[in-house]
Amino acid sequence: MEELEQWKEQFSHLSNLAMDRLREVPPNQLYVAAAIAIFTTLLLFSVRLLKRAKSNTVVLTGLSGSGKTVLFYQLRDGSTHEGTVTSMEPNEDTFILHNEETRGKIKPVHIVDVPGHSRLRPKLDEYLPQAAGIVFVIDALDFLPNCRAASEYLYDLLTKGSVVRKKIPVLILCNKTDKVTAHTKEFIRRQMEKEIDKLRASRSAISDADIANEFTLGVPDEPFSFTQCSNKVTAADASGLTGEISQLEEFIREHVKQ
Ligand SMILES: Nc1nc2c(ncn2[C@@H]2O[C@H](COP(=O)(O)OP(=O)(O)O)[C@@H](O)[C@H]2O)c(=O)[nH]1
Ligand SMILES: [Mg+2]
Repeated sequence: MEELEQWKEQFSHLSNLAMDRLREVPPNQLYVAAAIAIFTTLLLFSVRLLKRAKSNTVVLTGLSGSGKTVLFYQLRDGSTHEGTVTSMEPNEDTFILHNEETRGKIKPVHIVDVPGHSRLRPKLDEYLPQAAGIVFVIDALDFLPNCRAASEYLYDLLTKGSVVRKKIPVLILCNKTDKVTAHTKEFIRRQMEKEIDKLRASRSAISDADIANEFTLGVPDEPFSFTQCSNKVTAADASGLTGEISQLEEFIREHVKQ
C-alpha cells in the first residue's frame, strides 16, 4: 500500500513538472507542434487509404494478338465482343467480375488491358506502379514463332524496378487452349525459361549501355528458372473465346482481396 502511495506521489510530481515545462513554452510553438502532429497523422492516413484504394488494379499485357482484349470483355461482360475494332488505346475499366455478380461479391476490380504494340509499351509504366498483379497473356496456339518476342517482353517486365521492388505477382496466362493444337503451360513455361536464359547472357554483355533493365534476373551460373525471381511467377490456362477464365479470375481474386 505504501509503495502505491509513493508511486502516485512520484507520478503527480512528474506530471506537474511536465505541465510547468509546457507552460514555459511559448503558445505559438505549441500551436506549430500540434499542427505538425495533426498534419503528419493526416498524411500517413491518406497515404494508407490511397495505397489500399490503388491495390485493385490488375494489368493485362502481352504481345499483340494474344487475346487480351477478348479476356478483358470476358471478365467484364461474360462475352467476347467479337467484331469490335482492335483498340490501340488501353482498355480500362473498374467493375465487378461478370462471374461474381451473382455471388454477391462487391469489391470491384480495376482491369487495364495495355496493347502489346511497342509504341504503347510506355503506357505500361503508368499502370505498373499501382498494379496488384500482372497477367502476361501468351498465344498458346501460335507460341513458337512468338516465343522470343514474348520472352523478351517478359524479361523486360521482370527486370523493371517498379515490378521487382514491389514484388508484383505475375501470371503467365496461356490463352487459346480451346484448340487441341495449343501448347501446354508447362511447355510454354520451359521454353520461355530457356529463351530468357539466352537473353540473360546476351543482355548482361551489353548491360552498361542498357538502362531499361534495372535489375538482373536469376542466379548467376545456374540455368534460369522462374522460381529464382523475386516476384512470384505462376502459369495458368485460359480460353477467352469460350469463356474458360476461371484460373484468371482466381488469380485476380487472390491479389485483389474482397
Ligand atoms: N481460338 C482462340 N482465339 C482467340 C482466343 N482469344 C482471342 N482469340 C483471337 O485472337 C485474336 C486477337 O485477340 P485480341 O483479344 O484482339 O488480342 P490482343 O491484341 O491481345 O488484344 C482475335 O482474332 C481473337 O478472336 C481464344 O481463347 N481462342
Ligand atoms: Mg487488344
